[in-house]
Amino acid sequence: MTDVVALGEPLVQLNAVTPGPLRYVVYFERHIAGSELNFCVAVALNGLSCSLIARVGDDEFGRAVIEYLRARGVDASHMVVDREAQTGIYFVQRHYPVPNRSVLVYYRRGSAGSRLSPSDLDEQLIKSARIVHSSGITLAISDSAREAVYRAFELARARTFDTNIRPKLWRSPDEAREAVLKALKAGVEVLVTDPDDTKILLGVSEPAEAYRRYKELGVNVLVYKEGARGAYVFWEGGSYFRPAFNVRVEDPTGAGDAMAGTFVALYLKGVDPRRALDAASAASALVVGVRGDNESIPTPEDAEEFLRSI
Ligand code: KDG
Repeated sequence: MTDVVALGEPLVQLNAVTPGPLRYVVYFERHIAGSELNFCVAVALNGLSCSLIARVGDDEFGRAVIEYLRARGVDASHMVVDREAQTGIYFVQRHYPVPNRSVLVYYRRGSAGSRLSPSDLDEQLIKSARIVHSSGITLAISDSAREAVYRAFELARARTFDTNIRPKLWRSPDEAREAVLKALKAGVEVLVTDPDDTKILLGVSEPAEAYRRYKELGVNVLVYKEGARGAYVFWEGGSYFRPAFNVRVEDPTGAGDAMAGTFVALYLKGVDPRRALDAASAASALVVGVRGDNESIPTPEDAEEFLRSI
């Protein structure tokens, strides 16, 4: 039995070593990323078992992804190597045009990862996991990947979901809304989202109102990320706000996944939601300080040390 199964697209990230418009960037640093892969790394670092179900190409980047998963303690035995398509990549443009933010430039259309389909699912594995996780990115990348998430959610004992609406991957906000709300219908133990996505999904963004509305849709616990301001957690009978830590920003990409994976792992371990959000916020703060989405996600001990030092 595995604690967590995640479905998504691993990507190779080419991160600009220097800030500014990509047209002038000469050096790129290679990282392994993708929202659900980042989530899995956080879960594994927090001591739970995690399997990623995904496709990569039969190419060097696909091999790099599989080796990386193994090295980070994520079960890669359900990964599918697709001979018909390549591993997707994306570039990260940093601090331009908005300081402290990054722009993601995808080269992933028709990628192996986007060919994920319900036939890739190991139904026994999914049924036996404590939770099944995915995100709005996987819903967006293709019809077959979306169907895979819906099928996995149907089979799952419990689900966690990160709305992660990437406007570049959708034809319209309406399309995103319809697909995400359909995924939530299965009932979600922990939903991770933010005001921008919530505006698209529910037409509101005030945190308590958002929780009330999500709860009506079957969400139990809500992690509501407000970026540089901080994050809320709402649960039956309580709520807590954790102001963000004041850290230097190198690249915020992946910070949300670090928060989601750390929070969900600690929540599954029975940690109080307030303390889980503190550790998850520490994980986010450490990730924004470096290039690469998941190398700086802390172990629980390192998160504790970070929190003690603040
Ligand atoms: O959350 C970080 C992800 O956005 C990044 O790793 C790339 O998965 C990715 C995506 O589809 O945007």
